[in-house]
Amino acid sequence: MLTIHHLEKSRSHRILWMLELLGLDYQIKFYQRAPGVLLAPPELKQIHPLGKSPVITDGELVVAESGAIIEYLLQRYGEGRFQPAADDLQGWVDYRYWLHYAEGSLMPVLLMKLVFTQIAKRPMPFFVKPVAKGISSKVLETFVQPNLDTHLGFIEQHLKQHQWFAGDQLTAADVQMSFPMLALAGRSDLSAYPAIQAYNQRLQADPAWQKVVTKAGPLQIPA
Ligand SMILES: N[C@@H](CCC(=O)N[C@@H](CS)C(=O)NCC(=O)O)C(=O)O
Repeated sequence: MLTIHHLEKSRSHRILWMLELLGLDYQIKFYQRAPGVLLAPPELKQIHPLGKSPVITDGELVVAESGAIIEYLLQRYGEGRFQPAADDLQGWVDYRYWLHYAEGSLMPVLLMKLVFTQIAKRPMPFFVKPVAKGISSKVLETFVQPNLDTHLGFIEQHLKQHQWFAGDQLTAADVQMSFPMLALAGRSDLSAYPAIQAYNQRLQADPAWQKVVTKAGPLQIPA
C-alpha cells in the first residue's frame, strides 16, 4: 500500500494533489508540527533520515523530496499523464523549468521571508529585541522583498500568457508550483498580480484539489 507521511501545513499537500490527480489508492499518515515551532516531530526520522515531509513509502521503497516523489509517481503510475505531449518541446522546457524552479529558486526566498518575519515575533530578552527586529527588517527590506518582487513579476508575466505553467494543460509542474504559489498568497500582497490570483483560484477549484481538502483539510501556510 502506498503511504504518504503528511505533515500539517506543509509541502506534502502537493503530493496529496498528485495522488488524487492520478487516482491512486493510498493511505495518509498524519503528523503534527511540534507546538510553538515549525519543526516536524521526530517520528518522521524513522521514515527518512532528514525527518522532513513529504515522504512516501511504496512497499519497500522510501521516496523523499517532493520533486523526486512526483517524478517517481509519474514514472511508475503516470502512463504519460500530467506531462506535456512527447513532441511539445516548448512544453517540456517549461515543464522542467517550473518543476525545478519551485524548490530551487522560489522556495528559498519564501523560506527567508518566513524565517526573518518570525525572528521579530519570537520571545527573547527585551534588550535584544530591538537589535533582532532591526536586523530582520533590514534583511527583509533590502534583500528578501526585492527578490520576491522580481519573482512575482516574472511569474505574473508567464501566467498572463499561459493558463498552466507548462501550457494549456495542468501538469505536474503545477503540482510542484502549488505550494509556493499559495505561500506567495500568504506571505505577499498579491493585489498587483491578477494573473497569479486567478491561477491560485484555478488550482484550488480543481476537483482533485477539492478531494485533498476533504481528506486532509485546506492547505494552511505557516506565516
Ligand atoms: N525540498 C524538500 C523540502 C522538505 C521540507 O523542508 N519540508 C518541510 C515542510 S514544508 C518540513 O518537513 N519541515 C519540518 C522540519 O524541517 O522539521 C521537498 O520539497 O520535499
